[in-house]
Amino acid sequence: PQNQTTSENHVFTSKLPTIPISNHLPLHTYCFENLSQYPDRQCLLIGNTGKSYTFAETHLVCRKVAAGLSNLGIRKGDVVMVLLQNCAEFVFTFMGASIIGAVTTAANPFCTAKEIFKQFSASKSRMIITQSQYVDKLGEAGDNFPKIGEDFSVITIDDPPEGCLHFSVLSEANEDEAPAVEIDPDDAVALPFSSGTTGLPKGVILTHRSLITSVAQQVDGENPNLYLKSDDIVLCVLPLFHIYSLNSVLLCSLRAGAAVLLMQKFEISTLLELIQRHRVSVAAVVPPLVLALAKNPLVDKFDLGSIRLVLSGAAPLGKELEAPLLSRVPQAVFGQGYGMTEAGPVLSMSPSFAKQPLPTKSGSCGNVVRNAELKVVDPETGCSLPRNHPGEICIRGPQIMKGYLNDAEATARTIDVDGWLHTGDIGYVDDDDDVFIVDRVKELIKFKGFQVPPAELESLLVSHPNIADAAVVPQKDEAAGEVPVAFVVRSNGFELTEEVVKEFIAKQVVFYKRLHKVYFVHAIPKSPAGKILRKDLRAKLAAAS
Ligand code: 4UV
Repeated sequence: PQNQTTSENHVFTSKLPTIPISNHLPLHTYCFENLSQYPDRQCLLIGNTGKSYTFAETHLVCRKVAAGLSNLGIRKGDVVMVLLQNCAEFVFTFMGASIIGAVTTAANPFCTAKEIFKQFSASKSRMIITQSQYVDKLGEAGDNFPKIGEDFSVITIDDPPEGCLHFSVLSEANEDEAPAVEIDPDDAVALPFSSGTTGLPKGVILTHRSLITSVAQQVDGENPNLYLKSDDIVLCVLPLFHIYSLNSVLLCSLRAGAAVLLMQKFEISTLLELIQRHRVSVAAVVPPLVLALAKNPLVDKFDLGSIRLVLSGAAPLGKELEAPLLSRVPQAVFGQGYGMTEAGPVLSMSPSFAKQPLPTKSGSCGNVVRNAELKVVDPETGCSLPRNHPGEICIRGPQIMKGYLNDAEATARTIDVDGWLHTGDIGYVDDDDDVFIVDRVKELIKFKGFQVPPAELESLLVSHPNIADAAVVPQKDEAAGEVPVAFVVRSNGFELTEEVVKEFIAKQVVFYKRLHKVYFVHAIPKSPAGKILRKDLRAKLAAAS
């Protein structure tokens, strides 16, 4: 493929050749397609217990779970909510649901009951798969919410509390009882939630076609962009409820026949110990983890010599961390991936991870993936820009989302009539096809790679009786990348302290959405149309720091 660079149409494609992609298959068939070549190879390694499952075992349990879900009344198109940290049951449920044409929506188990039920209701989930400790929390959601055992069933992977079932009803079902279902490539299989470029979190419909395409763009072909070998041990410490880990770690490894080391949560000494013990060779990380690996003194006490590849993504990485990281793992290749839930998710990936690697520059997010088109548009005029000119990055290809769930308006704002998905990220493509992200025009705040949608915090803030108006914007932070801070207008005559505001939010949201600072102001700057002028507020913060 040639890059078209006519004056009005600048479209960038991969340097790697276009490949055939089997995206007519159902996702589970595609991921386990090569299973017969390596049934006894290790597939899932469970970090905290040492238990492991071969590919054949993993596939079998997935089929059992498919039958079990069906026995409990889950049908094609139904949504199952997974509320789990990384564990084998997450994998079994996701793939099991796929087998019967059901859809998985995963959420962070640390979310508050209110946050969970928003996603639960919006996705019309029929079931929650979780751990007993989180069930108690669901009970706190209040009377307006559906009732466990009455309106939906809850399955726990540990001892089930009253009214809940144990995961064995799924994992010990008879695999032959899973119904044969016809799956269309455009059927949904995953429903992650993302706020996209504006507003509240929305269900992102990822189909069998989108996820297969994205995985294939990474690991398929003669010269895979992300070359995973069958003897690789791939670190899965990033949460599977986020699309980065689900896609680039789990699904890519299954497809490539590499083993996945599941770690329940990030804790530096356990992480280092597991890397050493299991000889982890591929590490998918986020910038705060790069920081830990580069700077934490504990790292020197462990042998990280097995790591051959470190992939960072989900948030901007300070260029200055690359050298200290590589001094800790000098044998490894370091590179970035750039993803967005709605984009399926990967837009670009370092070509240094390819089977026949190509060079890329420090600070770059690699090159656009194969079988896709990327353009950079002027946010004012919408015209595509040539190389080295920053603008909004847009992506087109079969990997992008089908749309937002029940939100045609938000879908139309994000995917234009020509099929281009607008990311809200500002970046450019240089003379060597390297993609650089330089800014974000969308509202989204990223705390350690986690999404913090300002609109969500703003609506909570203005629900406080003593708050007349509010705006939430990102503030730069060394450890987290960005933290949310609020500008608040007090209601006439009311007393309100920063602590009260912070506390009011903290009790309603998951930890990474907490406000780090509250500034009291007389008015929120707005455009004539009433849109918050976030740029002005960000500038105000930058000037103050
Ligand atoms: O929607 P989301 O939370 O999605 C992600 C996905 C990241 C992935 C996925 C698969 C990979 O292989 C991989 O390397 C990374 O984060 O947030 C999307 C927004 O996060 C910012 C950017 O603003 C996106 O629109 N972002 C993601 N990756 C990068 C980034 C990056 N490498 N550099 C700068 N910003």
